[in-house]
Amino acid sequence: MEKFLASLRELEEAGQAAIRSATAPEDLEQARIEFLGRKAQLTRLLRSVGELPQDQRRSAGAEANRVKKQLLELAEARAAELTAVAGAPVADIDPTLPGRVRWRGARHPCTLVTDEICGIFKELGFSRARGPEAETTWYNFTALNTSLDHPAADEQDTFYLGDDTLLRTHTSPVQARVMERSQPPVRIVVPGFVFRRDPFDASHAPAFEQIEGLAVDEGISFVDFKASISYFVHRFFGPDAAIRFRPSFFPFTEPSAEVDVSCAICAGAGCSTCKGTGWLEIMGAGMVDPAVFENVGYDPERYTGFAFGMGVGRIAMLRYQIPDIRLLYDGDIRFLQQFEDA
Ligand code: 2NL
Repeated sequence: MEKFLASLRELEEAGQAAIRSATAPEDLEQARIEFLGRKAQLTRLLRSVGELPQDQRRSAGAEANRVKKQLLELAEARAAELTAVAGAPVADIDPTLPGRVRWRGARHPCTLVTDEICGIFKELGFSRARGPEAETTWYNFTALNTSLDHPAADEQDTFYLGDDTLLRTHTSPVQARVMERSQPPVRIVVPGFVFRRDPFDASHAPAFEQIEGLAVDEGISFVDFKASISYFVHRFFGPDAAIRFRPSFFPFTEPSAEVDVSCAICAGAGCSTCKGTGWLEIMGAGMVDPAVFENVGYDPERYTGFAFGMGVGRIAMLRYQIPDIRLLYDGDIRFLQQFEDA
């Protein structure tokens, strides 16, 4: 009898706990089967009343039935509560309350700028191309007329993954791959992440986004180059932007140029954004070096072309007046939210 009552007490407590903690009709049904079903311990306990001594049967049976009845009632009450929550009457909702304000999500400023730039070049017949971020030294340097003892190829400046593999330092290897597998005319823009061993400071990031472009065909001249770049600059920065091509050097272009646009903040007068010069450098560019054509199997006597490269972060900083490149890559929601409607 002692043991019988002790088991009963245990079942009562466990059953109550299971029923009260049910948060869905399925949980409740599970608890009902476990504590009140045909195979439940309580049912077996009730059946075993007959095995107790004659004089104890009546009170043991009564107590067991009391526990069963109490658990049944509790389960019923809990079932009623659960349906009340699930099927709350419409009248309890106040439709005049303002809705919860939720962030709709936004595109990253670099994505906005990338799409805008690619969209402008699309008007000139350029399509988008992509390629791997892990590259071979051939595609990243050698094919682009850059010898492996060039400073850019130095271990100090580049993340090597192995002797011959590295994280690409520019997106140019994609252009080399496209030229290798297709014949001119080629007109592509190549957006993507590139990697350099730079400290993370206000104007440098070890991983950043770039867009490069390439046009190759018979008869492409320096005039086509200047006209195409000018078209882009005026579409992006507005018809009043002034453009300047400064002579420069890149191993993969000859001649090479640095392209500047007049500072929109001070209209060329000189301010802190343009460091007092009135000009902002926006890209490097030039006519593709014949050696590059040779390396990808194009006849350099037949084909000419131009290429350019720009840092998307830099352009985004100019467009949205962002003072520190780290803001672009911190993932701070308070910064990113500001582009919700951009
Ligand atoms: C910069 C300069 C540049 C290129 C990239 C290129 C690619 C091929 C052939 C020739 Cl396959 N050139 N790309 C050319 C000139 C400059 O980037 O300042 N980038 C951020």
